[in-house]
Amino acid sequence: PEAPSVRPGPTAPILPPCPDSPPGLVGRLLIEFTSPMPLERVQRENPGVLLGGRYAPPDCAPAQTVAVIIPFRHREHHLRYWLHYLHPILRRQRLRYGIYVINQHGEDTFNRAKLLNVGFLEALKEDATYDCFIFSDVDLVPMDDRNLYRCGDQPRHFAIAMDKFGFRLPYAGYFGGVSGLSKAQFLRINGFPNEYWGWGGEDDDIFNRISLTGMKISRPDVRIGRYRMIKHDRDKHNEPNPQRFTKIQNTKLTMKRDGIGSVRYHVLEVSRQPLFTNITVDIGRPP
Ligand code: UD2
Ligand code: MN
Repeated sequence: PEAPSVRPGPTAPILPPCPDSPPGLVGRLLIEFTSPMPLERVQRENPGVLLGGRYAPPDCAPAQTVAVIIPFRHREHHLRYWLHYLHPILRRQRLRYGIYVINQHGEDTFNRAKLLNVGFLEALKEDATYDCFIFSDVDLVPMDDRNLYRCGDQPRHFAIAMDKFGFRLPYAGYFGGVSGLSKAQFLRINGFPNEYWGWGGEDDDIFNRISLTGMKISRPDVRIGRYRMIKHDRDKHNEPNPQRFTKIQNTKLTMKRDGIGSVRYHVLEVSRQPLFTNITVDIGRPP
């Protein structure tokens, strides 16, 4: 068995490695977004989660440490459902994890992929042992806890069968919603693009980066990768980006200069909440 990456303190027990298939998963879950979900209730129901939304299983040592990164602005109501459903799932999956909500400051055009780059860097500043990054929309909840939020030897696409797409992949190269890359995989593609302002295209650019570096996307079984998306209208200041069609034709040229190596931003606030870490960031605005 592999040694745990964080050496336990002198009095901490040495835990056995967590099993590959966690016992105690329940399979298909009932997910609904009708009953109100006060944050106090979610806190009360997740007493094992530590400040900032950190958790580690008490009885075994996971092989990976997972940072879950959520791009965010003005979706508090969705975040409460997400936390309510995901904390118990991730706990049952025996993950060592932290939750990072990357909150775009101001009202300029939204930029999902740039926020995800910020999340990668800021999570590593909090804990240099993160070696797996799961990028999740705030409005997506898995319907099956066998969809394990872990990284593997190829980039992983988790949200493959969404209710809004009739529980099927909308197209073969779809990589939106929820995805996961190891630290090494993420660096290999120079992270995500910073130059997609507004809705759309950034997920296809990420797909291109992965293909262009010779990696293959791994996906769960279609019966397991099912998701519910909380119904919503298009947000203000996240209009469809008219440049997206031409931009995704040019990934091969742009990925070298635009990515994790060139991201510029200013952190305005890091606040450790009981169930997540909120990082408010100024990422600028479209040129
Ligand atoms: C789809 C993809 C998403 C992304 C997007 C295009 C699905 C389920 N998801 O989402 O991964 O590729 O298209 O950019 O197909 N957000 C905020 N505040 C805002 C705007 C966005 O928090 O004002 C965040 C939030 O986490 C949201 C995510 O960005 O879930 C994606 O935005 P969306 O939900 O409006 O877009 P959607 O559902 O078409
Ligand atoms: Mn959505």
